[in-house]
Amino acid sequence: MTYQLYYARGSASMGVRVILEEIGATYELIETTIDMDKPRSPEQLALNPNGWIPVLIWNDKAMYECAAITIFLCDKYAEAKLAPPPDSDERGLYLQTLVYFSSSVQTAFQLSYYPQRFSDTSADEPGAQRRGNRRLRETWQVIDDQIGNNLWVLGDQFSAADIYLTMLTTWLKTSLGHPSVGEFPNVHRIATEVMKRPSVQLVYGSDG
Ligand SMILES: N[C@@H](CCC(=O)N[C@@H](CS)C(=O)NCC(=O)O)C(=O)O
Repeated sequence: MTYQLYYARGSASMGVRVILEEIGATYELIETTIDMDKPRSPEQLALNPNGWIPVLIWNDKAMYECAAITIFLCDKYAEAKLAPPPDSDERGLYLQTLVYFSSSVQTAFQLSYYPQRFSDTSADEPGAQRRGNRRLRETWQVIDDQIGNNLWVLGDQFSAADIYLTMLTTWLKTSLGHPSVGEFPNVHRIATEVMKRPSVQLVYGSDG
């Protein structure tokens, strides 16, 4: 079976692509855009009316939401050991962290990158963006404190949460008023290690 992934560089679809690489899946990319001013194809909108990526397609099924896709793939390919098993104690922290990334950290990024979506008038946009940038600092601090001296996000065991975290760090841009990843030493340490993995090099490298 060949997976298909709606994809654009710089987006959350890159994290899903890393997971596909790590599990050794066969996949093809459907190139799209995250530019708000560019149209999405009717096919893409039929699968995700929000117009967001990633969207994963397999057989005659499709799903969106990066955290959900991550959980789905890592459970399906359990032998890749990217997720703690459902009955393990570590499963709680794994799910908590992925959902926090998706619901809190990514929402802070959305406020910063797409303030018009959170503002009633254009005059409100700078305020929404500033709050998003402050929220980024707050949410990354929570994650940095959570990691503490752990080797990886969940403790001793590498997981998809480390890949997800690393993808999120690539969106931090001090030029946009975001905190620098260096402000969060535990996050920085893990992202630096994850960036060395062949799967990540392939996806994030200049040929990716
Ligand atoms: N909650 C969604 C958010 C996905 C999302 O925000 N995707 C961005 C790229 S990282 C996107 O498609 N942006 C284009 C847009 O918002 O129009 C998820 O985690 O999959």
